[in-house]
Amino acid sequence: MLNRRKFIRASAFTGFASMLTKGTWSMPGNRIIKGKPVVISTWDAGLNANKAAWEILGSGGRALDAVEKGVMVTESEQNCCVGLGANPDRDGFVTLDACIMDEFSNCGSVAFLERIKHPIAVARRVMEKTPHVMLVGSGAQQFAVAEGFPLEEQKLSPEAQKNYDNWLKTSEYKPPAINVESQPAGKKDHGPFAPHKLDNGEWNHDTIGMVAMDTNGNLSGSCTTSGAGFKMRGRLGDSPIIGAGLFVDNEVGACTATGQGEDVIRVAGSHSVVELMRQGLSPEAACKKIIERIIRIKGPKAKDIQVGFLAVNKKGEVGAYSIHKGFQYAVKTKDMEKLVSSKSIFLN
Ligand code: SD4
Repeated sequence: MLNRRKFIRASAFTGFASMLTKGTWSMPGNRIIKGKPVVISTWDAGLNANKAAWEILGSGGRALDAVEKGVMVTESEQNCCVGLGANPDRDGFVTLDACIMDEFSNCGSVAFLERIKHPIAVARRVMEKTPHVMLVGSGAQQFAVAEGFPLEEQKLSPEAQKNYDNWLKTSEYKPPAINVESQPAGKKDHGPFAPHKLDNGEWNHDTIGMVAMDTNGNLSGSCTTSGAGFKMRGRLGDSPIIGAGLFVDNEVGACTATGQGEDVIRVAGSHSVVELMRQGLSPEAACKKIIERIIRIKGPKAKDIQVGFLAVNKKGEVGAYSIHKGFQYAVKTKDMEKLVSSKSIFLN
């Protein structure tokens, strides 16, 4: 026979469990906002990606499905920095990073993944079909193939090949010359590193990060990239790292990052933005505070890097902030669809 204390504990648990299984829940006292879906994503590629996400959100679908399908559009397009058409690492290989997170704090991630067209879909499989959060490199590829993802040809897109040939010339990087082992101890030169800016003056990155709220008021996010073009082989940025390139807390909000991944990682960027929203800051104010933190840490070197954060809160309010001018994000709701220029600390 259940005594009174056990009975109270058991019924509290049953109530909590039923909140979980209903798919929409919040801690007691938290208002659930229904009926105001919104999707936001980084850069102008976000416009097309948002359209695909909206096919799901607009018909009452789940934010998780929307953020996966949305960024798959960008993974399929020719883009300098997302998907298999992107610029390669300095050894000539395209390596992809992606992560995804849902309203239950489930998350999945792949990194250093080669020859798979849709890393975000593999990240979702990691989340749903394994007990793990991250798979990397050949193990991630092996998992993807076992899950039925085709292994694509190891070949650069014409555009990436042109960019790579050009980079080899200007950086004077010749693979055999980078012979780290033969150099005297203490004098090891690891060769050229990925430039912050490309020859045409553009920042050397362009991840797509997407966060969305569905009609049930539930939040999810996704992030996918090839990282920085001509990066050192094996280099990972923030994009596949939960808490850095992406973070979702269904009670509070969601955030994604773009830009110089190393500097996003050192402040646990997306997680930090969400924690500031938890303390009551608006999405824009929270993004700004973490951008300011990065600038404080970097000092004068902040002039040379770009980082942008993009966030949504539980009320469906959105906001962004970047170090430099030029970061744009795409927003879509039932009533509007637009590209917005983020505010920034430096104005040129
Ligand atoms: C990275 N954050 O690998 C990514 C690259 C990128 O906009 O954003 N780009 O560091």
